[in-house]
Amino acid sequence: MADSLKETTVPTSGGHGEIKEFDAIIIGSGVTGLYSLYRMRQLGFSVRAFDDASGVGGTWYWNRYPGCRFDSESYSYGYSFSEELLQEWDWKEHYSAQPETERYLNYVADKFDLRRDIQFNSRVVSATYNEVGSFWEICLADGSRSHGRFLITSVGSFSAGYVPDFEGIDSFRGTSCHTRAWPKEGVDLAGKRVGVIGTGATGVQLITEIAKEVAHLTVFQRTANYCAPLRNGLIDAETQKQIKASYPEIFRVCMETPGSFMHEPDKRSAMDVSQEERLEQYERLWTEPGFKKWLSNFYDVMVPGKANEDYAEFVRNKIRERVHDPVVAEMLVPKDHMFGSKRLPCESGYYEVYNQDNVLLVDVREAPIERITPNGIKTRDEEYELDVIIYATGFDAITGGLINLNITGQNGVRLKDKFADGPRTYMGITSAGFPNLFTVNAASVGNFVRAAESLIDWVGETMSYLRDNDFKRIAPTVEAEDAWVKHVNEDGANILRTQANSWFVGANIPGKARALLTSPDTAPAMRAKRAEVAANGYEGFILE
Ligand code: NA7
Repeated sequence: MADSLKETTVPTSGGHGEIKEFDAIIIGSGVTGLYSLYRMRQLGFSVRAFDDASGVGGTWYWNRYPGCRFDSESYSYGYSFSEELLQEWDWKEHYSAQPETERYLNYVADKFDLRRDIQFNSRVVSATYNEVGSFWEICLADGSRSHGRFLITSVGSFSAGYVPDFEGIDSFRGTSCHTRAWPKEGVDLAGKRVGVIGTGATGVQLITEIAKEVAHLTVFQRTANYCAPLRNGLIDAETQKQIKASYPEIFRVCMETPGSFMHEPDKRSAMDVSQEERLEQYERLWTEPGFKKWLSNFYDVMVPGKANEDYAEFVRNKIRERVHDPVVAEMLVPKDHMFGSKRLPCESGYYEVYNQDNVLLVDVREAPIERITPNGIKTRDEEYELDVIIYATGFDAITGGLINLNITGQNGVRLKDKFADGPRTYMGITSAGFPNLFTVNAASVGNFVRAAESLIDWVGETMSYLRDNDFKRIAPTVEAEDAWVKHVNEDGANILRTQANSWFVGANIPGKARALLTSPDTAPAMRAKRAEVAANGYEGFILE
């Protein structure tokens, strides 16, 4: 493949018009998809992105529920590839809300003229590898097809929304909605009796916001979460200037920290300092915004063990202080999992919601939801009459969006079957028997933009290497993949993210195999691994 294919079209006899051919097909036009498009185009590849949405944004297009916002600092979440963009864009808040983030991604799409290569309202229903021609054929819901030498799945980690299969779910006579499918025109909640199922990061943001307007709110909680104050605020002109002057430093820190956030961990152990010193640090960090109180804490707060439990108790007491009714407070205090073993939601007045007279917390672990009725929700103990039911019940995270693409690789092997016992990849982004497929949505957690840029750069370099060296395709060896899966499972067993029943390990989806869905490594370690693999002539890969 000495030259890039460039975009070409070939006529078909199949009745769906011509098949378009590209060097690379990108699925999704969210944070990762937009950057993939920008980067591949810059490298001289012909490229087309497909998105089932009517606009760009991905996660930030679909999740329009009230209260949706970053828990990462806005300025650490923007793209770093263009100094001009960094200097032009003014983040309004330290933790941007969904509308502003969506505006930002639209601004990026316009500034870099990305839209001309994005086909919206185009749902990919299958992606099949053609062995003879060495290309991927994707098929859209309307039957049209496109070919790409490379396939980049930028479908995000949270694109497959999950609604539990409650009995009677269609019988409800009121309005119901999953947070991921929140209508653009909004949902009228004012003066309504609203029920929310789910108290993860989404539920916590949503509940806090809608409690301000509903007539009555019933929250159905299965697991209490540790939540920490976000302490958001507007960015004033002086701070704006400082932020713009410090981008190199912000990104340097992000590149060095485990999750690519702008908070450096304290290298000391919590157990090596006196109790007073420990508490002083906990309290001081608690007054700081965002994830700092978690990520800049003693390093061992972030691993299972004594320090983690010590900090968990500190957070539990913070919750107890804020909720007036001690019985309700105890319901909100997590006791069945370690701090940080589930994703930490940040909040702005969440616990105070439960001090409102019109808010009721229902423990559905104690009395599970039995069915949805025409009038509301029936638990083992009671039926709750509602006008609106909101499902904040999460996602078939990481792999769900991939599986939904119906990907078939060499020898007719379906990715769905291959991943039946958990993801089988090499470095999270490639899979044996699926040549030239880059599952960039599946490789990392943390600050997604920071992770995505370096990941996509690596994919672009790999594609360029193939082009420049006359290789048609690249796929990992089975041995490299086996070793990677073993590493994920063995080293993953010791980290916080595998210690609870959460989407990190697929435990939120009935029937999904329990396995760590991402790498257990830090972001710098992942980057180093990819760089080393490339420097060693793509060690662990077969190039043909
Ligand atoms: P999460 O974190 O998966 O939270 C989903 C919530 O829904 C959680 O509280 C679940 O309880 C609850 N849930 C799920 N199924 C049920 C049933 N059947 N009955 C009662 N409650 C249920 O999803 P989010 O959308 O909040 O967050 C996902 C990520 O998006 C987040 O980490 C951000 O990074 C962005 P459980 O805890 O499983 O007992």
